[in-house]
Amino acid sequence: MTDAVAQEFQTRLSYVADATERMLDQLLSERALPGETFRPAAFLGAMRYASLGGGKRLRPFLLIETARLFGIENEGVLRAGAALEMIHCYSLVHDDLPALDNDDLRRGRPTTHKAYDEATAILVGDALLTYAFDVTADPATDADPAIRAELVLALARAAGIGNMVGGQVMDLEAETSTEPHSAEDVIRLQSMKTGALLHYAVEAGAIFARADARAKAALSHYGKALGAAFQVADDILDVEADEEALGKRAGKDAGRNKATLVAALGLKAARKRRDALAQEAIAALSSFPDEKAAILKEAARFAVARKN
Ligand code: GRG
Repeated sequence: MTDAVAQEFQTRLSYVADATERMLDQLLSERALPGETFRPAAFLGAMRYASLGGGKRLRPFLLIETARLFGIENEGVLRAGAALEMIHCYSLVHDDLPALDNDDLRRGRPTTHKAYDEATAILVGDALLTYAFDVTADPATDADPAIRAELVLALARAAGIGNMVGGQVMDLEAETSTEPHSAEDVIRLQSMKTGALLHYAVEAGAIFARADARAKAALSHYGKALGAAFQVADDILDVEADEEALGKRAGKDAGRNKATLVAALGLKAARKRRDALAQEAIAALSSFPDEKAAILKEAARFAVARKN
């Protein structure tokens, strides 16, 4: 990695974050909402609260940068990135609910059910999930119906029972078991729960670009390794935050049988696995010209070096 690439990565990440914010702002406006008669200003405010003004926007970034690898940069790609971010935001809103993780803070602010109420938070998640498919399937996202169908199918598969929701169900079940979790089980669960949306981001970029099967396979390998590295890094950050808070409060996860690689392997081995996964992601892009793939390679380094 050179300083110039690291700097360009940061410039791109902040550009994509701004562009995603503007696209979400536009899509989550009274004018843009689907339907003719129902214009719930207060509820729209809650949808905007859950989606705007925070987050790294890593998933839209991966989608947009993968499409850019093939020279594709347009409004449709931005729309698909914003739709993906809606699904990510919905998962966070629902995950924070008392019935699931029961969190009071998200992105440095009260969670949606704290700022509003539980019923609103449930419906905000439902509305963001559904609207994400509306936006992806809209002809404004890509003129070719075959491309839109491919995007919708891939998104449904990443977000649904076979991946994100299924991974969340497995996570709940894992926590109630008294058995320790094997590293293999944790990896499978996490690739479904967190990895799949990150993988979709890369997959969608390749779909927009009409990439050939070889390029799609290489990018899929990259997306899977990056998603796994991202989640291990998240588990390590959680443990480090708990260690820092020790003495002030018991860690939030203390006493829970969490399915994490840190719990399965220990902190030192989890850090080693995280770094190896990032290297695997970088190596998966070896068939692309280095000057074009440098930003995506840097994204893999960022996924493991980040502090939040
Ligand atoms: C409730 C159906 C349902 C699913 C929830 C992904 C998920 C499943 C829950 C999120 C819980 C969580 C915090 C998982 C750890 C990994 C993760 C997704 C972290 C948050 O993603 P970032 O770091 O967040 O990209 P920002 O705020 O930057 O967007």
